[in-house]
Amino acid sequence: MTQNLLSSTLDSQQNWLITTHKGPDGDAVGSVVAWAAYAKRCHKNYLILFPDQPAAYLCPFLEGYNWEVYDVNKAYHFDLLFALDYNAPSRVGQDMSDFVADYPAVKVMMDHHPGPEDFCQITVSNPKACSTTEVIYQTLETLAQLDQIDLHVAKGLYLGLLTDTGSFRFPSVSADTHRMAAHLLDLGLEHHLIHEAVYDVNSVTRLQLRGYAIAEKLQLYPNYRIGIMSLSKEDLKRFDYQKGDTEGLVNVILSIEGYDLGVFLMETEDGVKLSFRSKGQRYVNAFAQAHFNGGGHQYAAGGFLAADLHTTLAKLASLLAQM
Ligand SMILES: [Mn+2]
Repeated sequence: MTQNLLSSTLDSQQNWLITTHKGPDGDAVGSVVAWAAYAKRCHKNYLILFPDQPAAYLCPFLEGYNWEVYDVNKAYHFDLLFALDYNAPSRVGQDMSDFVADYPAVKVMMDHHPGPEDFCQITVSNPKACSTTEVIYQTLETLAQLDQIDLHVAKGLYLGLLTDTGSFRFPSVSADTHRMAAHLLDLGLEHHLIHEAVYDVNSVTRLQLRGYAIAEKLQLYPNYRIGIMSLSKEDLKRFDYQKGDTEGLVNVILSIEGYDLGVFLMETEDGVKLSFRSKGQRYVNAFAQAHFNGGGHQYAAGGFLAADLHTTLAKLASLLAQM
């Protein structure tokens, strides 16, 4: 049913607006790139619209595509809006959420976050998928479009696969994930170049910031098997913080023997952003939702508190037993 509706919608609508969540990560950028490349294959007009500027290391993947950052004063005329790698209008951030919620076009969600909100006419949601690019691949398979995957589509698909699986190590990785990766490699994809573009692009200040966070700003609570790392606005300034510099840093906590829950806090102008990661029998999404206005997956969630770092750390410390 959904696939017939999706198939006829894609066929009949010519102008595609492709959106993803705020603070786009590898899966977000991989998804929009894969879908834009597919749009090109289908001779559609398209625009990739981001709520905010992607991190510098992800921008090379966007070369050759039409993309811009949302401008509240601009009009966007499209027949279809794609919501990729997010499940609620709020995930595109305050400035753009009404735009997405009220956009007068058919909306299509493709996503893997649990509990999608009902704001799209067509919702393709698979919380078991390891990445949104895996959902896109499954969708193309359902639509009998796998033969439309060229190297450009493949590059986007692999980027999301690689980054959202922690390089193929998270429990969400399935045999199907590897079969998908194998298909992309069969097409001639040079996967090592994508690994290098994602992981071998450190600046010296980024490495110093990460080293400083581990050496000076990590608090360990062995009885709870929890580690909490935090960076203040001053810390970020000292090491010339650039977007993306702290990505994945929270996973360092999980790599410590005997620890299975990590929290990373970063102070911003408006408050504190929190990233939660866990493994094994511990889940973080309900906790992030209940106490820090957030949510996400069982093993990876985010949150935000409109408070200073000191207050946020105190609140976290008081909740250790509930995590
Ligand atoms: Mn994702």
